[in-house]
Parts: sequence; structure tokens; C-alpha cells
Amino acid sequence: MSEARSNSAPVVDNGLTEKTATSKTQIEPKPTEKNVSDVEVIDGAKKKNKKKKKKTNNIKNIELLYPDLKFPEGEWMDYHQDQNLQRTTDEEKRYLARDQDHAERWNDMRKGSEIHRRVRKNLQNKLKPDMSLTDVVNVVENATRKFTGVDENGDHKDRPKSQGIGFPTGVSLNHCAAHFTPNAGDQTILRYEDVMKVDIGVQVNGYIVDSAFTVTFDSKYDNLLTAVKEATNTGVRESGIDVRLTDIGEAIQEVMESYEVELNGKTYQVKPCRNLCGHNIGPYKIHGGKSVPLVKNGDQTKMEEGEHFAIETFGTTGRGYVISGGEVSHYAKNEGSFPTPALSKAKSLLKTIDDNFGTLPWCRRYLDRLGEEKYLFALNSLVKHGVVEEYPPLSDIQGSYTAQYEHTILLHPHKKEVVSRGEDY
Ligand code: HZT
Ligand code: MN
Ligand code: MN
Repeated sequence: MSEARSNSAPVVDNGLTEKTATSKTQIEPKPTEKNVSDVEVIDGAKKKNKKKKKKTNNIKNIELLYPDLKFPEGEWMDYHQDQNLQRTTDEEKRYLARDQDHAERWNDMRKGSEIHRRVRKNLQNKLKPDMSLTDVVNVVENATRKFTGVDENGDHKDRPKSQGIGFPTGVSLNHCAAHFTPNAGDQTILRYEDVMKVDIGVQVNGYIVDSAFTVTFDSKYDNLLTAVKEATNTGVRESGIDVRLTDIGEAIQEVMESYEVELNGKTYQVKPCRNLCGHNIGPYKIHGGKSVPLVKNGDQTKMEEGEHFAIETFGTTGRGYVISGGEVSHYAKNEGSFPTPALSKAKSLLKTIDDNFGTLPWCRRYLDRLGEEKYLFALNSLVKHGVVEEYPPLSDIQGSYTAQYEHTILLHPHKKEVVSRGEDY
């Protein structure tokens, strides 16, 4: 990391700042321990300091907090590869001149990122063992709706799909690495010993910010989380214009495998999940066709100027290979055109999908809140005909633990911007 954040958000009491996030997004304390930072020594006596700062739950349209609609930049990072050295000088001058071309797109990404930081901060302040996963995703998604200014029913009436949730909130536990979000009636409770990957998407005019972190309460997982956070930061550092995807994978793998974690007397070398990957992102498209591996895989494809990538890594105490399984919650429309569904229920469901999500991913809960009922047969028919793609939960072996960190980066001509970077990760 070469430069300090140029990100200076206006100082506003948005009600989300009363607790400083720990660097590992670990929620403390253990239920049985006193947290020293919560007490103040006064006249030799300990006094609770908890109620000192008033919590104002001021989550509102983020445009009210940025009246000029210019959103803060992410972390600027120099390209460090040899072939990019002269870009930082020559290109910087040209870039500043024709800046305006892409300014709106970058500003949309920065707006989505600022919302992402505030949404996750709000969640981090509320997370406790024994919350239900449904409550967790509702905290995230309701905050995203408010910050993006979508109305009570979920969407802008004038400009549907213009901003809001980018994809279903992932809350995958333990051996499940990705693509779990509760369906209606799910009773899963977050426990003290769980390892939860929180994957949040925010989109502004179709530009998706995709960023994830891992939540634990028990410090025994610290090395696992550090391994994955460092592996992701390595992927971010190695990324750049003309960099080969396989070389990024090789660097990620080396860092990931340099860590060990001891759990219940057994030592595990942290492995990357070799069949999971980062990806580029297109307008209203969560995966744009390029995959960023977590291991050296020989892919000679290069990153290109102007692209927008989600750099994500997963580390595991298991096999390092995930398989699809469990009830599906995540879906997205496939590319291409398909005949109008024969089934009238499938046809009307497809209209709901087109009107509300287009090509963005969504989950069953989002259909429920739009008033869709008994749609599973119709949905499965759309899946069977290839109109809709299922994204089932992805899990390593039973009993293993997986962690994830993910950032969205922008490859500007002269420098890259880690647009989702925050104080927390
Ligand atoms: C698919 C469906 C969703 C994209 C990565 C990812 C969460 O594993 C090419 C590379 C949300 C996202 C995605 F609902 N996936 N990032 N964050 N999941 S992916 C993928 O399917 S496709 C990686
Ligand atoms: Mn993600
Ligand atoms: Mn992603």
C-alpha cells in the first residue's frame, strides 16, 4: 500500500460511528469476559461507559449527507509492476484532462462504496451471538435500501433498478464459503463459535460494489482471518493493467499457504479454495467473464485499463475445494434471449424479475417481499429452460472453517483505486 487514503468523508453523526471497528472485524467481548475498553476508571472505581454516546439511528438517503453529490474516493494505489511504471507519470496528466469522461461512473462506484462502508459499520455495531441470520440480512438490506433512497416498497418508481441492493446478502457459516442467504422460514442462529462470511452488494446505476468480510467472536480463528485478509490484500496489490490473472493467483496462494491455524489441538495449513475466484464486473452484471484465481492456474488472460474487479479470496481448514449443495437462495437471469415461457405463472414471475432485478442477482426473499407466492414450480421451470441460473451454496467439507475477504477495485489509467476500502478492512 503506497499512499494514504484520500478519502475524507464529511464528519456527520450518522449514528454508525460510535464504535471503532477492530481490524479483524471480530466482535468482542466473549460473553463471559469484561471488556476493559467499556469501563472507565473514576476515583479508583470502575464505571460503565456504555451509555455515554447517544446512539442516533440516522440512516437516511446518503445524498442528504453529500449535498454536492461528490462521493469520497477509495484508497489510491500505485501500479507497482515494471510495465506500468511510466503510466503513473504520462497517463496521470492525460487522465486529469479527460477525467470527465469517466467521472460519473467512478462517482457512482464511490457512492456505492460509501454506502457499503456505512451499511457494514451499522451491522458490525449490532452483531451478537444468538441473532438469527434473517435478522442479520435484514439489518444489511434495510440499511442499503435507506441509504440508496429506495422507497418503502423497495424501489424507485420513476427509475427502477437505478440503485439499491446489488445482490443478495451472503451470510455463509463455517464450511459454507459462499452464496448462502436465508430463505423464508429459515431459523438459523449465529453462534459464538461460528465463522460467518458477510458478502454485501450495493449498486448505483448498475455499477456494483462487491465486498465481503468475515465475522468471528472466538479469537481461535484469528490466524485464519489474517491469512485470508492478507491474501486478499496481496491480490489487490498484484492487480494492475496488463497483469496476468495466473500471476495474481500465484501470489494469493503463496501468502495464504504461509499461515497456520490451530483449532482444538490440531494444526491446519490454511488452503485457498481453489475453485472459487474473483471476477470482473460489468454494468448490471456481477461477473463480466474474467475470473481471478486463488492459485496459479496458467490463465494468461490480462487485466485491462478501465476494468472493475472484485478481488476476493477464501481460505479454509478443509479440502480447499467447494461443492454446490443445500437449498438454493441466489438466482440471476442468464444472458441471451429465450422464448416466452409457456406456463402463465412462469411468464408473470419473469415479468417481476425483469421489472425489479433485470440481470442483477436476487434471492427468494426478494420475491416474497414483492408479494410473489407459491412461485417455486414456476421458478424451477425458468431454471430448467435456462432463463434463470441458480447459484447454490458453495461448501467445503463438513467440520471445516472457511473465511473470505473481498474488495472492489477500479483500474484507472494511472493508478488503481480500492474503492471499497474502509477503516475496518
Ligand atoms: C453470483 C451470484 C450472486 C458471482 C462471486 C461472488 C458473491 O462465485 C465468476 C467468478 C452474487 C455473486 C455472484 F448472487 N460469484 N462474489 N460475491 N459471490 S461467483 C463467480 O458466481 S462467477 C466468481
Ligand atoms: Mn462478494
Ligand atoms: Mn465477488
